[in-house]
Amino acid sequence: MTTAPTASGVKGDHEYEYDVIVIGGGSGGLAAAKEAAKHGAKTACLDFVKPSPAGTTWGLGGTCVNVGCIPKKLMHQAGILGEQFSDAREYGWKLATEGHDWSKMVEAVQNHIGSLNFGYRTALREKGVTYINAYGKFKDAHTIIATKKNGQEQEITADKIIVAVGGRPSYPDAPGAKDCCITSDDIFSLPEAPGKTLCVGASYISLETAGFLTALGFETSVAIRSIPLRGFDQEIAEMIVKYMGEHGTRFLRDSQPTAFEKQDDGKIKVTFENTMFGNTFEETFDTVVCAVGRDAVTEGLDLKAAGVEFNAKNGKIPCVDEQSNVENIYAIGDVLDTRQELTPVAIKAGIRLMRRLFSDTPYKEKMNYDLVPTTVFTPLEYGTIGMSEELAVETYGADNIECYISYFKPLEWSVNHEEHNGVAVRGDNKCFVKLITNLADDERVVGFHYLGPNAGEVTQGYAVAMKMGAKKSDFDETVGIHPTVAEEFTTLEITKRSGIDASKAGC
Ligand code: FAD
Ligand code: NA7
Repeated sequence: MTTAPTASGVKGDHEYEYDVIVIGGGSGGLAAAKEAAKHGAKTACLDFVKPSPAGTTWGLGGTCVNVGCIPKKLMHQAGILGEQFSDAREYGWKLATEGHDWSKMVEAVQNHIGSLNFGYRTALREKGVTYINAYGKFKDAHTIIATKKNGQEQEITADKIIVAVGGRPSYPDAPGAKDCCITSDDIFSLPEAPGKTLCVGASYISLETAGFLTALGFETSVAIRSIPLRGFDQEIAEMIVKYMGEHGTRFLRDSQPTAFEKQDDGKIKVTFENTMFGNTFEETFDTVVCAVGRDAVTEGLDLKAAGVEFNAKNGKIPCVDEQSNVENIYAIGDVLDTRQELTPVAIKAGIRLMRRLFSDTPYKEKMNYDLVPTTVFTPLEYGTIGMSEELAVETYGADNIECYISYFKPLEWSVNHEEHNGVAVRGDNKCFVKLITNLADDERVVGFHYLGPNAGEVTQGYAVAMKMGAKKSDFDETVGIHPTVAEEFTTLEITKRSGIDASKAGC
């Protein structure tokens, strides 16, 4: 049995070693563990990373820090810098470009991640959280068996247990997939440049990866078996695909890989089936990245031993206000059923839950999963809050919504007239905004969509207005900041229904 150094010892009146054990040291788990300790709860946090099938492993911090948001955004930045060289030349800078050095970028990104891993360990120690680098598994509703890398087992007990184990990438159910392909778990630390790459899947992880690989100069294809960015506004999803296509990414539409085979030269032969016509075709790639979804990693947790119900299809835990069907067991983050898989969602849910459980002053705020803003970091970024047009039509009916739209070109792009392969690097009217309003509710805005540079920054600001229930008239009342891309939302007049050309000309 371990004895934990904590700020204020056992908080609750119970017989267990800890007030709370958090299983999983990712975005949600770390935030929850630190918050619990802040309120005086005796807290342990377990984290253990099983290597990916390709053998990649990493440090404390979970998906976002090691193999998700952070390396993704940094590599996205490396990609968009490439296009900014083109801008810079037109602005008068004399630049000699020697191309891109993959290994140098990976080293820089991994060094940053290493410093974050170190920071998380230090933060846990400073907050008085006992960090156990071990794999957790339920023995019963209050007992966790923690298995270390060397196989050594330890039983620990707690009054409350938080499951924050997140998810891991799934592989297509096709021969050779696990032997031949890598996933987002591997791409950000790949020591050698990926070369000619296939990204399998059409959701944001696949498109983002294809976006930065193309921008870094790799011949990149994306296999889409049905639609791009399922669940997102399809008008914008198709605009993203078009833009990426014009900027060098090849899209294999209606194409599903059915087999992967390693060749003698190390390349991977992929067999595809056309999902419309059933014909097959083959092509060889240096690297195949699968981004075909993620599975919650609850399989090894033995949830049954604790009586915790889970969704048999995806391993996720259904909860009410993060509480599972077992009173003392909670879940936060990606492992939570039917909730957004996003870092800030995991963090906020974890912090609020711990305040509700352990704060000495009454705290009742629950996590609100409505109107969560998000951004897809494709080369042309896409920020969104609320409903897609498809969902708004389904919810209110086509006659009961209004879509205000505008196509535009950011001012900063306007001096660059360079073309690559006959396509303007900075094309006219490639950026787009759309506000969807509910006519029956005084034109309350139910869907916010922005396609253009700095989408995360623009969308984050407007998320407050959306949370406050902004109406179209509130956007109209707001004075823009000129010249910016964000001001586009304050001058929207053309409705999609009107059929008037919503392309911008001039300032
Ligand atoms: P995780 O961060 O996955 O942490 C879970 C931890 O628990 C892991 O360290 C895991 O190894 C450990 N663990 C699992 N089982 C056990 C066990 N039995 N015992 C001990 N430890 C265990 N979100 C955004 O908001 N913005 C983005 O731009 C973004 N980009 C992304 C890009 C990619 C490529 C990916 C894959 C994800 C991205 N996400 C993004 C999603 C984001 O990373 C997740 O929503 C977030 O990390 C979820 O946090 P979590 O705490 O639920 O789980
Ligand atoms: P998603 O969002 O679950 O999307 C999976 C994509 O992969 C989607 O386009 C699927 O097409 C496609 N898919 C699924 N299975 C296959 C197979 N077998 N072959 C080809 N294509 C397939 O996954 P992501 O990995 O992008 O992201 C998961 C979450 O992690 C995300 O919400 C982030 O927040 C973090 P479909 O639409 O089903 O036809």
